[in-house]
This record gives sequence, C-alpha cells and structure tokens, in this order.
Amino acid sequence: MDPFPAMKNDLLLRAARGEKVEKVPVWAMRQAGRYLPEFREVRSKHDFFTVCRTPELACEVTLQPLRRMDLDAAIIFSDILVIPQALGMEVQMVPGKGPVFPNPLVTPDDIQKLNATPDISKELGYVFEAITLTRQKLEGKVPLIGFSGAPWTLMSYMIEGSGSTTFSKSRFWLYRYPEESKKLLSILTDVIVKYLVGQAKAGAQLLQVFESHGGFLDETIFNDFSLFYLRRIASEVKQHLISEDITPVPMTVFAKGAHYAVESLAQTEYDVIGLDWTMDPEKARSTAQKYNKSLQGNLDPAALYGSCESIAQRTTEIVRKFGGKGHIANLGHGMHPDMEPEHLNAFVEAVHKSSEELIQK
Ligand code: 1CP
Repeated sequence: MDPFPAMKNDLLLRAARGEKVEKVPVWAMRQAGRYLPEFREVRSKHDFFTVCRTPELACEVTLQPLRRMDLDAAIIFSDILVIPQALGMEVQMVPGKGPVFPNPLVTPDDIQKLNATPDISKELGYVFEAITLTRQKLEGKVPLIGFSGAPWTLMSYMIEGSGSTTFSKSRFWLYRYPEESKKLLSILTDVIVKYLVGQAKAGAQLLQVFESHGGFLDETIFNDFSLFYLRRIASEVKQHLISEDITPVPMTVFAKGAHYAVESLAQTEYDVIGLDWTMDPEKARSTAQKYNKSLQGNLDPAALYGSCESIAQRTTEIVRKFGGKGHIANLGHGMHPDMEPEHLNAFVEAVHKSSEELIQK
C-alpha cells in the first residue's frame, strides 16, 4: 500500500512514461530559489545548508513556488553538493560566489582521504526525511522529484573547488590520471545509486540526474567518463528497486551542453532526456521516438527577461516543436536570481494553454 496521499495530478509521471496527457506538464529547474522574495526571507534567517538539512525548512521552500504558480511538479530543495559533503569534504556557500570547497582534491592521493563508503542514511537521511515530509504536505497535488548530481559534475566541483569557466583542473585529471579519475567516478557512482534508491524509497516519484558540466567534454571523453557512469546509475537504481519489490520510478538525465550525446543517452535506461536551450527539439524528438523516450525542456531561461507576451509566444513555438506527447516542459537550465516570478508564471500558463490547444486538435 502506498503510504502517501492519492495523486490528483500525475501529468508529469504520465509524460515521463510517454503516455497520453490532456496538457503538457511543466516545472522549472531552480523553481525554488532566490528569485522568490519568500525564499530570500527564509535565507535571511538560515544559511543555505541549514535549509537543506532541516526537513521542515527544505519542505517549506520546496512548496513556495507551488503556492504562486500552477506547476505540475515539486523538486525537493537540496543541492548536488551534499554528496561531496557525505564523502567528508567541506563545502561552504559563499554569498555572491556560490559553492566553495576550502580543501579541494589536488592529486589522486587525496582520494584516500574521502570516506568512500559512507552510511547513506546517516549522512543523507535528512534529505530522505525532507522528501517524506514534503510528500505528505503536498497532499497528492503534484509529484515530487528527487535528484542527484552526476559523477563527472560532482568530481569537477571536488577538484576545482568551485564553479569554473574552463574546468581545466578537473579536465587535467581526465587526461593525466585517467585510471584514478575512473576510481573516483566509480566511488561517486556507488554513492549516487544508494542515494537515489533512498530518495525513491522515501517518496520521490521521479529522479533527475544533473550532468551540468557534460558540455565541457568531447564525445569520446564523455562516453568514457560520463556516459558510462550515467548508464550504470539508471540501470542499478532500477535493479535495486525491483529487487526490493518496488516499482522503479521514471528517471531523467540532463547532460547540459552534450549535443552529441542525445542519441547515446536515449539508448540507456533513462525515461526522459533533458535538453538545454541550445539543443534542437525537433531533431531530439525524432531520436527520442526511435527509442521510446520522453524529452524535457527547453526554453532559454533568458527568455524570461522578455515581456510576458514574448514569453507566451516563444513557449507556444517550443510546445509545438515537441509535439505534445512525451514532453515535460521546462527551461533549458535554471532560473536566475534576478528573474521575476510573474514571468515564470507566464511560461507556465503558456505551456498549459498552448499544449491543450495542440492536443485537442
Ligand atoms: O544562497 C543560495 O540560496 C544559493 C542558491 C542555490 C539554490 C537555490 C544553490 C547554490 N543551490 C540551490 C538549490 C538547488 N541546487 C536545487 C533546488 C531545487 C530547485 O531546482 O528548485 C537544485 C536542483 C540544485 C542543483 C545544483 N546545484 C546543480 C545542478 C543544476 C544546475 O544548475 O546545473 C548545480 C550545478 C549546483 C551547484 C550550485 N549550488 C548553488 C549554486 C549557485 C550552484 C552553481 C554554482 C556554479 O555556477 O558552478
């Protein structure tokens, strides 16, 4: 028996499985965040990782955007960098700069310093608690998405020590220390699998894997150092759930910038392939159809700086290109802190209106 309230809106889950929908579901990456005054209010009282680690606060900020907009999904408030923390690394959130690791990995010897096999429920149990609480509080209104960073994206932060425009230190590792890099990626993969299984068991109804730094790799390097591990994650998460008699939840992979990888990702066990805004929906659609996959995306986040009329027009064009079936509408990357909530709302409304018209035809 499902211990959670019955679903009133399961558009996201049906679209992820490629089933028929009355309208295209929509959510936005970073829909909980600094562009919302009510989020800034919470952040003025609590630091970033305290919000992540306190289930009531994480639940509250997860629900905030849903009170304003007719979104079809919630995404649990957390960060991809909770995994390096679980491995024993310190991560600080520096205002105006973003995440900073005071002691990044410098040489492969530093891998030894990591706690490679952490007790996931002990180190990340706060995320599972936040998920279970949020499922209760959502009252079946919309599905709850869980997520993790992908191994290469996490490895790159652990080596760079912060965001970067070139990722030259972490890419140095891939070419200079390929075997040690694979060792680190496989440590991360094992932890991510357990973490995602734990999220599904706690109540997450779809799991998204963020390979935000995919586009920094060329195709062969991507295949060896990203795709290989991404494939393992989808297949092992689903296997684990099946072995525990739990129906596997749909999974989304978002490999930002990895144009060349749409087809190879469509050949994995992910159900949904996320597209950034530079990728062509029509081309991706013909690839996705071959492998029975759904797509997510892909309005340029910067389009939200335009007028509400121009947002509606661009959104309508995108919705038509995806064709209404097997599509989860989203931005091609996250919300920026200086965006207006009303403009995100214009996107949400336009997805619903234009897709209802398209599907009825
Ligand atoms: O002070 C603050 O409040 C910090 C802003 C912030 C927020 C709101 C950060 C720091 N993380 C988050 C939340 C977050 N991060 C979510 C919450 C759920 C939602 O989407 O509403 C999610 C899914 C993430 C995932 C995340 N964190 C990614 C993957 C998605 C992406 O943007 O590509 C990445 C790369 C991070 C690292 C990170 N955390 C925060 C920042 C500013 C960054 C990016 C830093 C950089 O530019 O490298």
